Amino acid sequence: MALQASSVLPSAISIHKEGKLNMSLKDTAFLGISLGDHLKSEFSPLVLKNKRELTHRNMSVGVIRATAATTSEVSQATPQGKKTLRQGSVIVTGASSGLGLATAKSLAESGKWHVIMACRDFLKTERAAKSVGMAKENYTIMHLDLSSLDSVKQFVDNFRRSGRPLDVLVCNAAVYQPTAKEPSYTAEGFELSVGTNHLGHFLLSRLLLDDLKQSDYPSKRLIIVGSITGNTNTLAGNVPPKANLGDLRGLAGGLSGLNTSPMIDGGDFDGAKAYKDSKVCNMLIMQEFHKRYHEETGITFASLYPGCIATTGLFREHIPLFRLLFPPFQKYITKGYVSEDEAGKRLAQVVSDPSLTKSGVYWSWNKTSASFENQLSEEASNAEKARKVWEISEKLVGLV
Ligand code: LMG
Ligand code: NDP
Ligand code: PMR
Repeated sequence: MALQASSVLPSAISIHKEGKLNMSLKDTAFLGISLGDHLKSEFSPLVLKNKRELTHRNMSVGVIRATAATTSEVSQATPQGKKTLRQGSVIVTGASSGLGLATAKSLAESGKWHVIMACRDFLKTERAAKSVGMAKENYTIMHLDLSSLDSVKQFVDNFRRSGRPLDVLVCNAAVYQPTAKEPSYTAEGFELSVGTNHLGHFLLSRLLLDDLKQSDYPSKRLIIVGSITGNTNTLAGNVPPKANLGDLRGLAGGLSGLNTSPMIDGGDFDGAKAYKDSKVCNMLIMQEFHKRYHEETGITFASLYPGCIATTGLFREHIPLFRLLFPPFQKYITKGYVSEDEAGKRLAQVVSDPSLTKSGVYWSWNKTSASFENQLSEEASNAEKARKVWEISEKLVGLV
């Protein structure tokens, strides 16, 4: 093992260096970082940005909060007669730890957002929100277990009953089972990683699309968190087992493990691969949403790789040695490491930054934390596969 590691790592890193040198600016997506980052101009609509900054500076948080809870009117008049933007209303799934919590914190402390923390463990989430100092009036915790489609539907009902508008939905929650020998399953009997990370979020976002459409917020967004490890055009995406959806025969069979495979491609169970496959589905579905609904609704659909947040709960099921070595490995060797705080700011930017309104984009960040549009792998940008994953998933979650 040690021998294998020492012979693998330096060569892997030198491939990355050569890759960077040899590839065109357009094709370079190693480490999720493009050589052309700093060259890419922001498409930032300056006018909108300035207008938004002004309105935010003028608004009184107390007044806006009260407004958000009772009406979805996008603006209201101040005593000076100026129109101000109301507090935005954003749902973040999996906000009880890691990236979701850091994002919720960042959005809540901006004062511009009321965060609905959609989580399976109420108490854990309440403690987490308190521990990062979120003010009570800036968040609401609502129960959501993405590994049960009934729970997803119930969450949507509860959310609607709350009377809050929906301006942005962030599909962030995920499970990763790298050491599982046998698959486990969702309430409906789908393999757990794809069932939770992809199918649960797919039903949630399909149901909440109507609510997003009804929002009068200036920029409505649906954000689905992706990852570098699902993209085989990167070094990280080439660490075995690699993502591969194959011809989707396992997905079409229902991922039940009963007479059919629990894996999308129909192969034997592999927890790490199932996670990476689920991330490919996340990125494909974002593009299919864009294709079907962007023009008609004006909603911005986006995905992102926030950086390697090596310290989160995602690795809770990995062996202790991995959990010990992974953060320094990412910090000092791959240099792909990013803190939870920084990653939260990045995702909060995709939620809130007036310059990130482009739809159909997979965002990444360079070393200086500037965002850029990254290239997805061939599979993760395959339009035909996106359509098929969408259609099969619709059947699995009972939408058709
Ligand atoms: C599996 O192991 C696990 O078994 C599974 O549980 C799950 O975690 C899964 O992907 C997740 O990984 C993969 C395994 C085998 O990797 C390891 O076990 C890591 C070995 C540890 C290596 C250590 C390093 C040495 C010392 C440094 C000190 C710090 C160490 C910290 C270690 C933390 C752990 C990361 O992996 C392998 O077989 C290695 C293969 C490596 C592959 C690299 C592939 C390069 C391919 C390059 C092709 C590039 C082509 C790109 C083309 C792009 C075109 C645009
Ligand atoms: P964490 O484990 O810290 O967070 C995952 C969150 O998902 C937790 O809040 C967890 O809840 C929640 N969750 C898990 N299962 C369910 C479920 N059935 N229903 C509702 N919520 C659930 O991991 P990260 O913060 O790292 O992961 C967040 C996202 O970031 C994921 O989409 C991941 O793929 C992505 N990502 C992470 C990277 C990293 O390096 N860490 C890199 C690239 C992408 P609970 O607290 O109850 O367990
Ligand atoms: Mg990976 C070279 C850059 C790089 C980056 C940015 C990541 C990100 N990883 C890189 C390289 C490598 N990793 C190399 C060279 C190896 C072999 C030693 C390696 C190994 C490795 C393992 C075993 N990496 C991992 C694992 C995991 O279990 C993580 C995983 O795949 O989860 C699905 C992981 C990750 N590496 C990353 C990122 C972001 C992860 C977390 C996965 C994710 O959230 O999608």
